[in-house]
Amino acid sequence: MVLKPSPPFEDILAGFGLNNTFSHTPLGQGHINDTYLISSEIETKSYVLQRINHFVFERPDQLMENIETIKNHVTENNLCTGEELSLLNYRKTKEGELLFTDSGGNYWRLNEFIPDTFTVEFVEDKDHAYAAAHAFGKFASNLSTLPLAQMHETIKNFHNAEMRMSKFHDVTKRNPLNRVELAQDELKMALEHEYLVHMLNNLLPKMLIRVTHNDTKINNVLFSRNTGQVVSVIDLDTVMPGYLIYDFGDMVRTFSPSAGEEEIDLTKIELRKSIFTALADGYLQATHPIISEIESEHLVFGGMLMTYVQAVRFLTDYIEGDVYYHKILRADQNLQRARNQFALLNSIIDQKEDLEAIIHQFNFQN
Ligand code: ADP
Ligand code: GN1
Ligand code: MG
Repeated sequence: MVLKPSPPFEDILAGFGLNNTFSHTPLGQGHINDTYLISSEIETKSYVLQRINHFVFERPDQLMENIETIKNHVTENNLCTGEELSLLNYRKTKEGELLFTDSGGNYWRLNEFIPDTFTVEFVEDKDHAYAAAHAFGKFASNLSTLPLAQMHETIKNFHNAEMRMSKFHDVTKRNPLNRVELAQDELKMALEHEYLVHMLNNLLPKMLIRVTHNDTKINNVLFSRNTGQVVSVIDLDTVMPGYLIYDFGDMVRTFSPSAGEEEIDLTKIELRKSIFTALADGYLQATHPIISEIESEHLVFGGMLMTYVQAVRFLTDYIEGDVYYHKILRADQNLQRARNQFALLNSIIDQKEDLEAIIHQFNFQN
């Protein structure tokens, strides 16, 4: 899954009609795409240039079409009133396309860097958890009237837990690098909690499929430096049909732990109830017009499920040889990430009743 080398940045930027001298620096910590800040001493505007990983997103054209569909829906229905949905504007190439294809067959897109904003990699402040959860909730709420048929599935079976499990079982059986022997405890954890996927399968027919974000990490919202509020929900590549509990669950997974995904000291990893409370508050405030009882009753389950599935994804990739999460610094990094996620899962399970009571309390208020 190695992308072919690209031509110099100048050639790509020239494709977008930018001919000054620009410097480029990597931006963010995404696992899949490559993102760069493009700035120059001559131009006041800076840009964000992204190479879309077309092994993961096989149809970058459809992905951009999805983003256009969302933007049109928001504009046509006057849903821009909340600042959260000021969606990024992509600059077109000289040929009027949203994507530039380079000589190595790589796909690039360019948008304006939004000044006076910041992103958070790790939640320290519960107000950030509230604001980001509110923004993701508003995002789903605003898209609740967009017909599903208008959206492409940018990654087939992306959050299909059953498919993730069948891949996991297949890879462990094949054991291509003899890594199964090194991951016995984690394999046991994966099998012990496979019941979560069975629970999900029973639940899915009872829930609405909606247009959801599907990658609701805290670093996928931009906060204003002036107000501290969210000005934009970004990283829209995985916006497609999904379930509210997946979006909420991924927020539980990424906002609420006391240490990030790369932490290797497992004693430092636990769910912080104060952050969970803020995120539940923000999400339910924004989604109360659309969320059903069955969805809100399963929000905590969503947190358990998404954390479990992420652990299994890291573990599968470790056993397979780091083919998907290939941006690693150490050979056992994906195994450690899996351990980290299993530790978090244990902490969520330990606090499940308390967390459900918190959800209940906010539902009652709304
Ligand atoms: P990835 O797929 O690499 O996660 P993102 O679209 O999330 O890509 O961008 C990575 C990071 O770049 C974000 O977390 C944010 O810090 C920054 N970023 C992306 N787009 C913008 C923008 N238009 N203005 C300011 N910062 C941005
Ligand atoms: C990937 O690239 P990034 O960090 O936005 C992944 C998510 C995982 C996440 C784990 C397309 O997201 O599903 O939850 O890593 N995105 C894709 O941190 O696979
Ligand atoms: Mg991102």
